[in-house]
Formats: sequence, C-alpha cells, structure tokens
Amino acid sequence: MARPSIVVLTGAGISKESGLDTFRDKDGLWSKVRIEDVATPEAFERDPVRVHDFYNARRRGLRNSNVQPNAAHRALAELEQRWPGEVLLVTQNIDDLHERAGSRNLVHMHGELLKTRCVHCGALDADLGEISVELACTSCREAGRLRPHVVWFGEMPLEMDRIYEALAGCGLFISIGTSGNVYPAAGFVQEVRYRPGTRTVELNLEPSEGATVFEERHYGPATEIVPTYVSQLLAGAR
Ligand code: BJW
Repeated sequence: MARPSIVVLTGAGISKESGLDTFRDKDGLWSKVRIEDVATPEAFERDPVRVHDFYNARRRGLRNSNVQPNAAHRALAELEQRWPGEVLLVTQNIDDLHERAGSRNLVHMHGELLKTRCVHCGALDADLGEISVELACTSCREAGRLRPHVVWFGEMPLEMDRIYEALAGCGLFISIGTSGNVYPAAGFVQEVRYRPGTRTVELNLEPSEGATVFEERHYGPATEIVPTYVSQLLAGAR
C-alpha cells in the first residue's frame, strides 16, 4: 500500500556527532567568526582571501578521515531505500555526509562545500582542493572568478521550486538538528502545518525556535533519536 510522501529537513545538528561544528551552539562557528566577515556576498567582494581561507579550512575538516556519516545519516538513507513512498531529503548542510551514507533523493539548499562555482561562466567544479583567488575555472579558463558553491545570507537558496512542490504533496514533515533561525528553511513547517492529514515532527537536541509549531517532538542526540524514530516509522508504529 502506498504510504505518505515524506520531506525531511536536516541542519547542522545531524552532523555534530560526526565531528562537524554547528553554527549557533555555544561552541558553534558563529562564536568563532562573524557572519558579516565570511558568509555574505559583500564579505566575499571585500575580502575574497579571507572567505576562501574560511572555506578551505572547512574543506580540510570535512576531508579528515575521522569525519564520517553517523547513525542518523545512515537511518535516513535506509528510510529512503525502504519507505514505500517518496522521501525527499532537504539539507541545509553543505557537507557530503548524507550522500556518503547512501541518500540519493537529496537537495543541498545551501550548496555544497566541496564544489566551487565560476561567477563568469556558471560552471560547477567538484573537489578542486584548496581554492585561491588566482585559480582558473576548468571550463572557461578565466582566472580569479571562482567562489564557494554555498548560499550566503541575502542569496536565494537552491532548488526552491522542487522543495515547495514536495512540501505541498507531503503527508509527513520531519525536521532534524536545526535551530529554526534561518529562513526560508525555518518556515517550511508553517507551509504544511495546517494541511489536513500532514504530520509535523521535530527531532533535535533541544527545542528549536519554532518547536511549539510541531505536533510531535523528540529530544536527544541525533544518533539516538533518529534511528529510533526511523525504525518505528518503518515498522508501521508511527
Ligand atoms: C543537535 C545535536 C545533536 C546540536 N543532535 N541536534 C532579516 C534581515 C536580513 C535577512 C533576513 C531577515 N529575516 C530573514 C532574513 C533572511 C535570511 C535569514 O534567515 N536571516 C536570519 C538570520 C534572520 N535568510 C537568507 O538570507 C537566505 N536567503 C533568502 O532568504 O533568500 C530570499 C528567499 C525568500 C523566500 C524564499 C526563497 C528565498 C539564505 C540563508 C543562507 C544561510 N547560509 C548559511 C551558511 C551556508 C554556508 C556555510 O555553511 O558556511 O547556512 S548560515 C548557516 O545557518 C548555514 C546553515 O545551513 C543555516 C542553518 O543553521 P542550522 O543548521 O539550523 O544550525 P544551528 O547551529 O543554527 O542549529 C543547530 C541545531 O542542532 C541546534 O538546535 C542544536 O540544538 C542542534 N544540535 N547537536 C541533534 N548531536
């Protein structure tokens, strides 16, 4: 029997136990660097070397062999494989841990850390290593026009039409490891909450900004609560 379509939204909390920093927790990235210095188009225009340094360091962190998908990433990949209906995974994360765990129906709405984009020709390149302001695009050969393929504040997140279409048709929306501070992702739950028959679930370490909007809430480390929730879902217990 067909089961409801599922949209899963993930944030930095799902990758925390894999060794990657979140943004707004006490030891998060935004306690170490200012958003205005590294995560806006104006920052990149003003000081591209600084911004490249920030993302080069994060690429090195992601390539560290200790950083591996965890049980929560793997549970979501299993959900996609075994659920007898559509599962779209929308991640705000720019790491590649979901795909390394086996998720395939995946949208990186804030971009991908291991990709660069040429602002001259638009070509995407994967894993060029350290990016410098001098590096040339492998497609158009223009030098000095590469930027990280990430979505900064004030920029349009990626694949929004695909996301809103999936939200419009989903029967279950699950939000995992996100503080609910950044829009439009923080508003997805509002898109679906009044639709009859659509359930909304938050799985997080602690209540997010919009926690009270969710019908069902479970709190704890992602590596514990996500596999438990997914196995109950697959067993038909939810
Ligand atoms: C665990 C755990 C464990 C810990 N287990 N859980 C007013 C002024 C100016 C702008 C705006 C404004 N109001 C709204 C805006 C728009 C702006 C915005 O939202 N600003 C807010 C700050 C107010 N948004 C934008 O500019 C976006 N673009 C846009 O809106 O375009 C127009 C548009 C409108 C409508 C439709 C379509 C388009 C772009 C936002 C780009 C965000 N970019 C970043 C950086 C990406 C690159 C990079 O990584 O460097 O994306 S910012 C950063 O925040 C990153 C994240 O994806 C994003 C969300 O963070 P996330 O994932 O929620 O992490 P945290 O740290 O906040 O939370 C972690 C959670 O995990 C916590 O709750 C922990 O408890 C939990 N946790 N350990 C489970 N083990």
